[in-house]
Amino acid sequence: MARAKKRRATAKAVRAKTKKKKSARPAKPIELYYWPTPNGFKISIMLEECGLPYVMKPVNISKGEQFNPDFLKIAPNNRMPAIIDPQGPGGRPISIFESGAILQYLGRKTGKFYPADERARVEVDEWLFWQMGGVGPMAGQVHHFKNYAVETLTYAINRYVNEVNRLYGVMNIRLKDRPFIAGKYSIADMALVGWVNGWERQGQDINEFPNLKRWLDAVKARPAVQRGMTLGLELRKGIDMKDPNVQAVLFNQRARAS
Ligand SMILES: N[C@@H](CCC(=O)N[C@@H](CS)C(=O)NCC(=O)O)C(=O)O
Repeated sequence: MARAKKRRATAKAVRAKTKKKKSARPAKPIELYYWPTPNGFKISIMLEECGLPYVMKPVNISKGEQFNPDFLKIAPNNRMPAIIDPQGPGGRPISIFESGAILQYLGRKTGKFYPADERARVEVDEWLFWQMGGVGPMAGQVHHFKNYAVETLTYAINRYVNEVNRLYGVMNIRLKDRPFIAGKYSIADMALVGWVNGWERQGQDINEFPNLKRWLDAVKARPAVQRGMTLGLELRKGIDMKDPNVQAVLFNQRARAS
């Protein structure tokens, strides 16, 4: 009887020691597949805001590294950002592509900047998806037609500049009576800041949108946002988006994919 009791106590002590050892192991860093662009910044900002350990793995999209077979295994749409979290659900690694999905995952993982309360979460989701389907793609088209296209297509430029102008107006109204897009600072603000920061290149005047300007200044004043939006900027130095080789990689993708 006494011996059995002793055995149980020893087993318990061993289990406790193993558990302690496991939790004492430093967390493996999240791998961030990244290039310094507004879509990349969303994730570098969130990782910085949460203080999560991460290692940046550059994906030089001007050289076509987004088409590398190894990258396609984790990001089948050949676009960055993507992450691998070695400590995913069940303690096993998980890879994620699409910046919105990554933001939601990190929000759920950390319990930060993505409220658990359903009503508050729906609001964050609304503005996150609004960014994903609106501001990102439309501003992306302005960047392309206004700044990178070798041909000047006035119709395309006007169409996308006007659409971005409308979207800025929506944000300006929304921010009239709340500090951040979903009320409290959240992943939806992180998704937007890199895009709105490029207002000048999008043919907009931020001064026409005073609430949006106030929001932009407030978000950019956060140290984690500053760290996130400067991550890897040096990698982009010397790259000319009008270089025919860069154009061939980035803007002639059908030929490349076929
Ligand atoms: N919907 C995607 C868009 C990502 C995206 O467009 N990334 C661009 C850079 S901002 C890219 O990787 N471009 C590579 C290419 O055009 O080949 C997301 O939000 O993750």
